[in-house]
Formats: sequence, structure tokens, C-alpha cells
Amino acid sequence: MFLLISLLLCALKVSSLELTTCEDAQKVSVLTCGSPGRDGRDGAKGDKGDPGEGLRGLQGPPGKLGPPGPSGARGPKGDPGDSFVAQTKLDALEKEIHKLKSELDRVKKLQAFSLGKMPEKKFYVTNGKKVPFTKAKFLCTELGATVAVPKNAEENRAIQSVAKDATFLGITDEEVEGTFTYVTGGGRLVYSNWKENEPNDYGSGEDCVCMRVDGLWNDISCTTSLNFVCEFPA
Ligand SMILES: [Ca+2]
Ligand SMILES: [Ca+2]
Repeated sequence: MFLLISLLLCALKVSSLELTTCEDAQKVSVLTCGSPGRDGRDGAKGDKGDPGEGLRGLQGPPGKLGPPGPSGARGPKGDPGDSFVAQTKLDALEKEIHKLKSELDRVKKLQAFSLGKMPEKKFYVTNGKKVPFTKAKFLCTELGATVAVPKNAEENRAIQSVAKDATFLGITDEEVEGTFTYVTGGGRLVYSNWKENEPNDYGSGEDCVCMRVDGLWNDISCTTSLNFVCEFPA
């Protein structure tokens, strides 16, 4: 039945066309009403589309290290380094020290000459001030000297002649009572000139030594203020 209706409709279509021959009509009938034809050929390639809007993938790992580039041009000469500056300052200081040593030697010779001191002898200086023994030690040390310590009769006389009054000597028995030693660490005395009945460690104790104006020694309190004589090495 369906086939019959199709043929009828086809015949109507064919009759509506202006056909010259029956063969043409048959061809048209075949073209119009037959089974579908094959698919046509692919068309021309279209234009490239816009980038998509989807998520981008993760970034890949870094590539391999490239080959080293060529050496750069040599830069301008820099400032002198710290070591060069330090060496220059050191050289200047050494020259200054040498100059000061020469000046000091000249002053020492002048002082020795003014004191009538022989080159191989110690020399003694006092400022005539009266101070406790601790202060006397400090002031002599500041000058690069020590409180005078006579180690023979000649030195005792030299100190006596310089001293204006009773004066401290660099001798005490502060470490061991009754055993007098040199404050410069020279050990037990090699010479002494005690007055009769001295040392007596009188009163609350006497651990320092003064030379009297007559050159004799007496032990005395270290807190007493006396003159002092500084001794400079030969
Ligand atoms: Ca004593
Ligand atoms: Ca005494």
C-alpha cells in the first residue's frame, strides 16, 4: 500500500513537469523518487578557529641549562682594597713610632745630662708631693718607672740626695709580716739600711718603708702620705 501511494505521488510530480519524452520523465522519476544518492565530497578547509576557553595545563619542568655565554669586556679599575689602606696606615705608624723613639732617646740623654747621671746608672726623680703608698706606686708606674729601691749604699745615697723629705721606698712586708720584699717582685732584700730598733711594725701595723732624711730606714703605715722617688732603669 505504501509503495502504491509513493508511486502515485511520484506520477503526479512527474506530470506537473514539462517533459519532452517519456524517457526524460523516467529519468526524472528515477532522480526524484529513487533511493538517496551517495554523500558528497568534503568541502574546502575552513579558517582556523579562535582559542578555546578551557583551563590551561600545568607548567612543565624547566629545560636543560644552556651553554655558557662569551666573557664580558673588562671593567674599569676599582678603588684600592682595605688591606692596601691598612698597610699604608701601618707604614705611617711605624715611621711615627721610629720618630718618637728617636725623640725619647734624645730627651733621656738630656735628662741624664741635667741630673749628672752616668749612662750605666739608674736615675731617680721626685715631684715633691706627699701621697699614700698606693698612689705613689700608681704615679711611678704611669711614668714607666717603679718606686725607688736602693740595692746598695751608693743607690741609697743617690735616692737620699734626690728626696726632699722622708720618702717611700718600693719595699713592703704586706705579703708576709716581717719579711720585706721588693714591690717589683725581686724577692727578699739584698741590701737594707734600717734605723736601730726598726722595723718594729708599730701600732696597728707598719708594712711600708720610708727613707728618713738621714738615709736610714723605718717601717711605716702604707696609708701615711709621704714623698716618693721614682726609679728609672739604666
Ligand atoms: Ca709590718
Ligand atoms: Ca716603724
